[in-house]
Amino acid sequence: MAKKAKAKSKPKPAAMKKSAAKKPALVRAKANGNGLPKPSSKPFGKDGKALQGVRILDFTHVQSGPTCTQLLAYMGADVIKVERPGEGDITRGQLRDVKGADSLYFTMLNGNKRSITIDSKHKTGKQILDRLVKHCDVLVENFAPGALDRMGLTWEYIHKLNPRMIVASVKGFGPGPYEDCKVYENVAQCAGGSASTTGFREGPPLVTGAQIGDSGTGLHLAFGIVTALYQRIRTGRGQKVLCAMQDGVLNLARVKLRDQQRLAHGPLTEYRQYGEGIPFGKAVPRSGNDSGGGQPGWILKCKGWETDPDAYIYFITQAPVWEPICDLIGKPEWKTDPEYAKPPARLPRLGHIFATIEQWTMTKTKFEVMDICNEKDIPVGPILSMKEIAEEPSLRKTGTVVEVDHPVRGKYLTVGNPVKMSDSITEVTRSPLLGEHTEEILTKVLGYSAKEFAEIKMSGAITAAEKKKAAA
Ligand code: CAO
Repeated sequence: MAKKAKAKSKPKPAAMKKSAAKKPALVRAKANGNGLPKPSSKPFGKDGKALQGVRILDFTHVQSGPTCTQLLAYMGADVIKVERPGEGDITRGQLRDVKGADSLYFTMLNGNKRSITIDSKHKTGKQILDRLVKHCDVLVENFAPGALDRMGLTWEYIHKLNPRMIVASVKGFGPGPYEDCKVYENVAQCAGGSASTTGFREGPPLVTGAQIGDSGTGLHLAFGIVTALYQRIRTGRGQKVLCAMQDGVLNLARVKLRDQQRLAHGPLTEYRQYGEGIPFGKAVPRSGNDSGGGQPGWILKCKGWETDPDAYIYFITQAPVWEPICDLIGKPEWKTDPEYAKPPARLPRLGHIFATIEQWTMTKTKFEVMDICNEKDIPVGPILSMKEIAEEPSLRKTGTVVEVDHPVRGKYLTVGNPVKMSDSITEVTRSPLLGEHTEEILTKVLGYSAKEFAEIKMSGAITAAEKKKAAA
């Protein structure tokens, strides 16, 4: 029904509109010497954002995909989040803390985006989606395997409509026996090797609080998308980008695959288990709080641990600062004692060494230990609670923790852009209400007239209420 207004003309994805789109990078390189425009004369931070001009058709939900598109939005991309009319992203209503308001689960993963509601299975909805495909640079999705195809949006179909479009997906598993499975965070942590190597040797496998399956994979996907955008400058065409959550977790757990191979050549001497004389099995064991690197470390109690569950510090016995450590903990004799002086000699007795250091850390608060050790270049890390992080002024100052205002729920904290760029400054804005930008996107981005918009509204393609009325 919709007049093919702007969409009828050749698709011009936003990022390719300017002259850069006309010639591939290599051709421009010849013409301009180094292929780059003249350095901007504007002050840093005043010449737009890194991904300005890139438009994202955001078909993501829950956490992994939204993490990716929020990062792209932080970098300046125009992210248009497509949601099901009346319902939206399921997380809007999950783990709700304020009645009637979008949950923090949703608001903290969907800042800086616009929301449009479209029923992708409705005939008119499908036409709108086609038009969006022509007007966007990247489609990002994390539906269950096959769901996008069932909507009619196969790679072949999208590529024909817009050959420049990059289609980026998160799936639980890559091609193989589990490729059709639905996957959530902890499934990925388990299947990616993280859970089997996390926790204490005597206990069961453990999942970690950091969402390495969801947010970790979203981060990988954002990297893939930006890389594909860069390659497109040269090739002029889009491509498929796939991040499997199992792969993302394994990438983050690669030191444990390192250790798996080392096992073939003898025990893992930096694991506390070695010093305790407990033989290693065939697979990498759980190593408690052992450091994953070559410098032994452990979590130690600090003053107040009896009542404060977070009164702990991570203490690393880095070899170059062994002598100051010995002085601090009142064991100057360990500096020359052959059983303690050199790192290999210390490995079999790490348990005893950390227990001795703990006798000292227990006399100080974690922040006192931090101050004293940092002065001597000894690497330590206080165990910060989420309360402490939320209240930490330095994190507010850098924009890592940001307070935003929401029209329904009021003020809330979110995590800003963890990547700081000197010429692309992130301003964090609140998450959109469901369908808040539907009219704006249909008329201003896709070129539907006011009359066409009214017809679309009545068709039931964009509003659940109208859909019901139409059905009646
Ligand atoms: N209009 C109409 N239908 C829509 C729609 C819209 N705007 N948006 C989504 N839908 C439909 C889909 O087409 C799909 O329908 P069909 O199954 O009939 O084809 C349906 O909604 C559900 O999609 P889904 O299967 O992806 O959702 P789910 O809640 O059943 O599963 C999840 C959720 C996360 C397990 C699954 O999407 C998945 O495995 N995704 C890939 C891995 C992933 O990202 N996991 C991390 C999630 S965060 O923890």
